[in-house]
Amino acid sequence: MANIAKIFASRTQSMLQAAARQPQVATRFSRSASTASNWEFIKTDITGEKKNVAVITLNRPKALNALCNGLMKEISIALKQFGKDKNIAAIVLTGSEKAFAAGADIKEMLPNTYSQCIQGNFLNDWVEVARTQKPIIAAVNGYALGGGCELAMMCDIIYAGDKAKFGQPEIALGTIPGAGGTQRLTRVVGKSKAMEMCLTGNMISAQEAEKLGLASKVVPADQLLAEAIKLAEKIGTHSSLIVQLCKESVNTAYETTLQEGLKFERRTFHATFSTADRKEGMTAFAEKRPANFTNE
Ligand code: CO8
Repeated sequence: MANIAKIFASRTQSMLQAAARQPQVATRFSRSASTASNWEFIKTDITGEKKNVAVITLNRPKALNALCNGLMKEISIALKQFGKDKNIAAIVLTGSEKAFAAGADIKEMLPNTYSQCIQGNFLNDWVEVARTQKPIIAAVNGYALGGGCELAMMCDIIYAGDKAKFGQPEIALGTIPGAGGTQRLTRVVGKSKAMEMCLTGNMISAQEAEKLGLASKVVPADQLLAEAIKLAEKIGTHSSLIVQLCKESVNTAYETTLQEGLKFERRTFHATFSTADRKEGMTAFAEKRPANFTNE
């Protein structure tokens, strides 16, 4: 009982701290500390057998989850909250059956000027997704277009429902991708395919996304969330400390040369020998028993 009270107090405190840093949504967020359901543009849930998987669901169904500023701000706050929560092993980000997200909110962006974009640091709330230290799985059903495709690519793993569609249609709006569509997509699918997608705006199917390595698995749409949660739970059976180091090492492959990346990986591998969980993992193997990780 004392433990439950401690967990609740720590969650409430971290949520309030996050809210204090985000004055524009502070009132709404403070309320969610008690009900966890007062977000305006998203829903959050904690699930899995061990209650160690956080699910963030984009919740603007009428606008096909178009990524307005308020929505991105809420995602950013939720990620910070779950990032600090020691009980959460992995996060699933998902949308509706019709749309993961149909892109940045075109109607909201329409009146923006160049100077407003620069001076208002437009897109700043988007960086939190790629900055999150815990694994994030994008569970994509329906449209993942423009900023929606970019949002999925900021996550660590993409699972796609069999009717999902990915695309970068910004070119048809007289603009270009602004949150990774010309960069992350190119690194994943190669120049020719990325050029084709960005210059035509054509969508690709879930099956093609899997073939190209953009999605790691395609599942029937109605099983998508369950499969993504299952994946998050599997990750959650490992040491969260080592998972974090491993995620950082894979991400380094995208941000540096092969030699630098190999050096980083080797040193990180060496560093695991200073952890209790490395010792426990190898001892458990030798003793033919399951490992009991302490995340230290
Ligand atoms: N922004 C705002 N509203 C949208 C968006 C959007 N991206 N997408 C759909 N909606 C709205 C529609 O306007 C419509 O609203 P209403 O009912 O009030 O008219 C509602 O959602 C339903 O949409 P449709 O009637 O069009 O539904 P359909 O099933 O006929 O079509 C499509 C679905 C094909 C997904 C279609 O809605 C569409 O083409 N949407 C726009 C896709 C697009 O161009 N996305 C790229 C946007 S630009 C971008 O993402 C830049 C990213 C840069 C980085 C991030 C910056 C913040």
